[in-house]
Amino acid sequence: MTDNKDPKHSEVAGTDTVDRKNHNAKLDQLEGARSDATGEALTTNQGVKIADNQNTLRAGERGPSLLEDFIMREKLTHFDHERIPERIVHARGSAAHGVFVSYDDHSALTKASFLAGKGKETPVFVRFSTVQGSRGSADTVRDVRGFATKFYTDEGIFDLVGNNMPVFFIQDAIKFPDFVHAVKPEPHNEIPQGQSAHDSFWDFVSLTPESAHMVIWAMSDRGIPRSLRAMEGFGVHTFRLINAEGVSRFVKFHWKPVAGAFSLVWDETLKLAGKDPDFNRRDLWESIEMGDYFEWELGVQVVEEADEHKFDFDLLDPTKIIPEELVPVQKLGKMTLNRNPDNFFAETEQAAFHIGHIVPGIDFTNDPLLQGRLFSYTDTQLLRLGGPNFHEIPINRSIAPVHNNQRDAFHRQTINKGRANYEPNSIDGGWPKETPPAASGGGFESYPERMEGHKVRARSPSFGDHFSQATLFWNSMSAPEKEHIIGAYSFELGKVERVFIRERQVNEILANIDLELARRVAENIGVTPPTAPTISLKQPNPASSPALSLMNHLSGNIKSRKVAILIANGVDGKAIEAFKQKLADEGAIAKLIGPSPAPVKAADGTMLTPDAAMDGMPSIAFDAVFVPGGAQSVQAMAKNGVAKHYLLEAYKHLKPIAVLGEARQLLTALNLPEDAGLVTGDDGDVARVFTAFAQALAQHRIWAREAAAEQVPA
Ligand code: HDE
Repeated sequence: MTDNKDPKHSEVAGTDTVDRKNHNAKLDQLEGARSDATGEALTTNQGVKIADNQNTLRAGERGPSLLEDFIMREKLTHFDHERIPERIVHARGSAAHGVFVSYDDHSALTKASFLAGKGKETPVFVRFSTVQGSRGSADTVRDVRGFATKFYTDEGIFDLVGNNMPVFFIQDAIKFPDFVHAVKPEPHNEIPQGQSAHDSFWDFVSLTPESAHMVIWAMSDRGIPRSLRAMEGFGVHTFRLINAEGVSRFVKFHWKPVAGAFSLVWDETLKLAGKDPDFNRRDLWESIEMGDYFEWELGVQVVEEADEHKFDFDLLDPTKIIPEELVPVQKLGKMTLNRNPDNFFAETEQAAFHIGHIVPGIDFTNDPLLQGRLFSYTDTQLLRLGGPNFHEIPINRSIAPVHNNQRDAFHRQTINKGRANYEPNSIDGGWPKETPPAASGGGFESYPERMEGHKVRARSPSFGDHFSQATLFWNSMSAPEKEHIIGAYSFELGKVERVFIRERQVNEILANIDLELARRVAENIGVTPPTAPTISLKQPNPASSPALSLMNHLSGNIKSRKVAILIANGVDGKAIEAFKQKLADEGAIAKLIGPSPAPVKAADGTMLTPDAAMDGMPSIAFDAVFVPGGAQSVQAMAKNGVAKHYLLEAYKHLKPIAVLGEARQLLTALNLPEDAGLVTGDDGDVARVFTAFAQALAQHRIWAREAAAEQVPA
């Protein structure tokens, strides 16, 4: 265990002189806690070398084991205690280290030091999660994704504990246990796992109109992200940023993915949940190992204090966004995740995030959901991590020095010197001492907001409009996104056993969002389509917001996209070389996929080793597929059900497919018509075919194919 070290932040605007992969102040600090057993003797926890790790000490070779065997007892006891409680929500997660670099000196907005200099670097640790499922559940379920960032700033830890959706299901923290009980597996049989498609969830949300906005986000493609790198992140609540002059402004935090934001299609998620439940986690891990880092820009929407009441919603209401068309997002800096943890339990599982971890220059608002969270996160760590010293666990340690008179308790690591464990004291020179607030480097000071009011259990009438922003979201969707939302409500409500719950959701929630949406879902799930909303509705302002549609969040390139190249004996090796080169030039990733893992002989005699077999890495593991020509290989694929399914499934999931030479016969045999994303050409046509293929891939999916794809049996 190392002491808290002074931070080693460097000012390296725009340079790459720091080896980000292996060094930052937090990673250096963690080095002291890392253990490498290479070349070391196996020992007990007391450091005694073990001579025999195979046999218990026993009375005679066939006799009973002896209580005396301290080696066996220690090993089994430790094993028996290996598990800690999983998180009550966000149990399944994966995480990575990285660095945040400020674009500029943002001190006009905040005195927080991590934003105070151009190029200022701050180590981060980010944990992504699903919400509903348990630790072993599948990655690709329809759910909200947690996006929790720990900034190890030189003024202490700032945790931005957000989600990939900008609003929440409830307005008041006192409803959180009810909401979570309703969405988690039902209490009598613990079914279903990782899904909201069951009676208790829809019972609760259909009785809770304030959830309408968040539920439509969850039913949209945002609920099934293709990659953790392809999600937006949001702080959800309105926070305050405060500058050195004490000027406070309201802000909403945003993470904008450099890769763009895009999602899976529903059928793909269902298959992935079985074929690769680690799909998103694996992608994060493997990409970082390959040096293909995940990147986001941190942005804020800023509202002047004087403008607090200028919107037709309440800034304190966590079920509302500030439309980006009303207040644009200002980019403050960039985060790069560039190093995997060394140990999942020690780092990812023991990471303790808390919305109450903030630094000078940032402050809370009176959002009643935020206020409740301020209590809940420490409370949960006390149980999960076994006591109040969880801040001493290496991943949670600040890189700013920590000194106070909090002492003792389970698992204390720090050896505090001195005789005075209280303050003020005159025995130890009065140390550690308070630091007055200052323009920089000062002690934390809460924003002196003027408060008055009666002590009441009541919600402000300004929190009363539950539908206009759900309508705004619906209005902002493209035609395919609307179809996906209708499909998602229909799938989920179709699993609800009680017809009165289906009816309530359709009549009292969906009809108040959009009648067409309500009618379409009603028809799909066998309830009478409503003819009118149940209340008089406020019109959304603006009527629609382009920033809400994923169609407007593509990066325009194919960097990091994964392409399967199907190979079999006799395949055209030259086309593969040329295609692979072009993919590499664009930063895309190619994998050779064979009928089996055995090497394949190309038409020119060269041997190609598959990265995986077709059933081992099915089409759902990729963004696109390329089938090179070669008479013999095409003949083999035409007789191979797995290969044919590969193409049918890629087509069904609206993926770009490039097909050369004889491989075009496969399309005829499978009855797959050419379209903007199904690009064909002669063997020598690689350049032209690749260009069209890459354009289609940059659009993510071939949405125009959706109706045709529905007829494909795959
Ligand atoms: Fe959380 N939430 N939450 N939450 N939350 C937890 O803390 C809670 C809410 C979020 O990767 C728990 O350490 C309450 C909103 C993330 O470790 C717990 C309320 C948002 C994570 C808890 C909320 C979040 C958590 C469970 C309503 C988006 C995972 C384990 C008042 C802005 C952090 C833990 C990680 C985790 C309580 C609502 C995001 C129980 C009471 C809104 C990303 O303390």
